Amino acid sequence: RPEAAKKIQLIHAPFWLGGGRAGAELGPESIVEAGMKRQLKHMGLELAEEIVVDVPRLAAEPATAGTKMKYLAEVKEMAGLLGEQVHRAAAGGRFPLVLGGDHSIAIGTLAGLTGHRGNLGLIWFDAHGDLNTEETTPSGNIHGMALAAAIGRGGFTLADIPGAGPFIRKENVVIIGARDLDPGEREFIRAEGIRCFTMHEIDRMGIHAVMEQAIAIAGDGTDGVHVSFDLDVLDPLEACGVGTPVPGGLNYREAHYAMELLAESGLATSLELVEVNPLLDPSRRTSRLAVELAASLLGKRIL
Ligand code: 5AB
Ligand code: MN
Ligand code: MN
Ligand code: MN
Repeated sequence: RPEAAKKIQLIHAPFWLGGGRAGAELGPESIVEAGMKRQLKHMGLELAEEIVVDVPRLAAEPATAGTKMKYLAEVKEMAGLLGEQVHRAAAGGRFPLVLGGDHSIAIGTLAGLTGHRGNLGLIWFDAHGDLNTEETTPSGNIHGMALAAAIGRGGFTLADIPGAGPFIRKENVVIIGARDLDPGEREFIRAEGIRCFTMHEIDRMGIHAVMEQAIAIAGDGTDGVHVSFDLDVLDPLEACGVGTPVPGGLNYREAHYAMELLAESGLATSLELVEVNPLLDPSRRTSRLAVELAASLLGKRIL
């Protein structure tokens, strides 16, 4: 098995404006309080000095001038600032571990990563598709458009973020755990042949076979693989502290097993954990789960 002797760069992205629901900005702190640094050190991993990105936090009304996309200016600013830090970490040979924040932060993470790697694969764990555009969004919330932006679909994309590299090729994108897709997303996934392992496929094939295929697709000819992990992929019974919970998600072991297979593959070059909202989970169980899942992806073994 490949050794996980990498230096980890923790990056906080305390941003909620892309999800339109306050509390997601408390995610990074909550995940660290749940023991992220302790856990990684315990595993013998080296930690670079933690970075907190100074993202816009204002709760002003979303600017509505000429766009349905809420807080577009703030999302762009966040993505530029976050991308810079992620790029620097990756270029310095460190493993970026980005803590969100709502899922719009992926636009910043991916701006930074694509600035460094020309051909990145992407595994997107999510109950949702996050493939909406300004035209198809039912909410105006940009966290539901983050994957679309990454692959260059719609009017607002990675190309709008300074420092971003090429779009992620859709041939190297995999969605895992989807169970709540909007009509426009469904149509797009079918028309473009995006590989989307819904909960139905996971029920039928099992998480093992799904992950083997996912690893093959994301790793095919790419020079790195980013894992974007929306905690709402888990069943709300496991993780209730997310902005948009949907019943019928991954159970505890399925999620861990997926991370363990990624660790064995040695393929993942970065990870982000998003949509943790501690205001919705006084028990902080969701934050602890985020810590444990990161540990599994970074090589924690049972035996
Ligand atoms: B998340 C919805 N599809 O676009 C939309 O949590 C929900 O990052 C998006 O996956 C959920 O507003 C975004 C209805
Ligand atoms: Mn998402
Ligand atoms: Mn989601
Ligand atoms: Mn959400």
